[in-house]
Amino acid sequence: MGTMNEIFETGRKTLVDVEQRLEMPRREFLQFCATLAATLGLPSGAEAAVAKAIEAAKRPSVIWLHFQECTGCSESLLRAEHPTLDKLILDVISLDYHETLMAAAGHQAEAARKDAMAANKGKYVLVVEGALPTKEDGIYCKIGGHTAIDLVKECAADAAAVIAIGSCASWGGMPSTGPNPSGSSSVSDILGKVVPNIPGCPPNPYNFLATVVHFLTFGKLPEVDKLGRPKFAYSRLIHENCERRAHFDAGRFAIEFGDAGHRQGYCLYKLGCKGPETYANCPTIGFGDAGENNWPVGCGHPCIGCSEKGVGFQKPIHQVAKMLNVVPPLQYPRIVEEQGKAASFASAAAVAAVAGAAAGAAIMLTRNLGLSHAAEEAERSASKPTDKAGV
Ligand code: FSX
Ligand code: SF4
Ligand code: F3S
Repeated sequence: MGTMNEIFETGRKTLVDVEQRLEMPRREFLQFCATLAATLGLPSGAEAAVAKAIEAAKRPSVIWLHFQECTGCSESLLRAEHPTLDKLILDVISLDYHETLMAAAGHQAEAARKDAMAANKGKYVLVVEGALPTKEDGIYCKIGGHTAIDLVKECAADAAAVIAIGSCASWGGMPSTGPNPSGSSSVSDILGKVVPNIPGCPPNPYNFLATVVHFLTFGKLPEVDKLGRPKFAYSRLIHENCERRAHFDAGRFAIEFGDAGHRQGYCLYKLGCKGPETYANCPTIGFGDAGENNWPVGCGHPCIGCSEKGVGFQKPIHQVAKMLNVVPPLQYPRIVEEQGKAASFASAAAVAAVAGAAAGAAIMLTRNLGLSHAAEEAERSASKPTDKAGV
């Protein structure tokens, strides 16, 4: 593995150079750096170091392999607007091999991979998208006559860093569902060591970009948890930061899709939301730069736990979640806003801050749920059809 100076040419370039190369106004570039620094959980002021690293760094060569997957990870990256992928390719990384995006095919593509590996030996970043089939000696996924297992081992041998992108590469994901007919396995299992995993189906592109930029800025990959997930992105349960959390705490649930509770943005727990047992930063950073509520729960669908091993594609979508580490608030928050009005993220953050202080509250939580169940039962037995579900 090369040293930081070997990997990156540290000849200083100015912000003006970056502005010209990226065709991005300086202010926007600095905002992008600040966003990534915030995503990484770096202290205020760190955006300067991020900006400096991007200005100064020679683009690291990236080899991107695809195995058992749907290419959603790459699609997700293509939807990142700050910067758009073309700018990313041209300036932040040098994407030398990517089966979906490269123009070359067949022998030319194989040659491009070999050339990039030889020219950047010990310096390139290997990104793996997709699971690796292990049954029947890996014959269920072959590229250029090589099995996925052989390819990942060959490419990882001389890489400066290996990153597994998506749930498939991280823990088997969708291809490993059910009886796992092809023995779909993770990059870590095949390489026999923990590599940084960016799970999600698809994963959030900013978590990938932030991981790469951390590598550019500090010369090493970010700190990861026991499952290889960068802590900056996967250390909190979705339920802790969800904008619907106040409704959960107050026992207000959508019971059916389209009912009054659902339309008013109530908690989706009873529709099977796996936010309480899924670690990811979806509610805090959103997807696709499409404005507010741009994540599954924000759009009205329960989280299916796509980023969580043993949850996504393993548990039935509408089975209620197991409650993990959930600490309800000291007092009930005021609930007056309807979805899309006023507070959303700010109130979610405030609720999370209050919630973080309570202790021993699993009992309260159970009681709350019990009460809400009882209230629903009472309402149902009294019922004629009503427009006030979950209240
Ligand atoms: Fe698809 Fe990627 Fe899911 Fe897997 O994302 S979005 S099936 S995690 O490997 O292409
Ligand atoms: Fe949000 Fe789901 Fe938790 Fe409800 S159960 S607060 S919708 S994460
Ligand atoms: Fe996946 Fe749940 Fe986030 S379904 S995208 S982990 S909200």
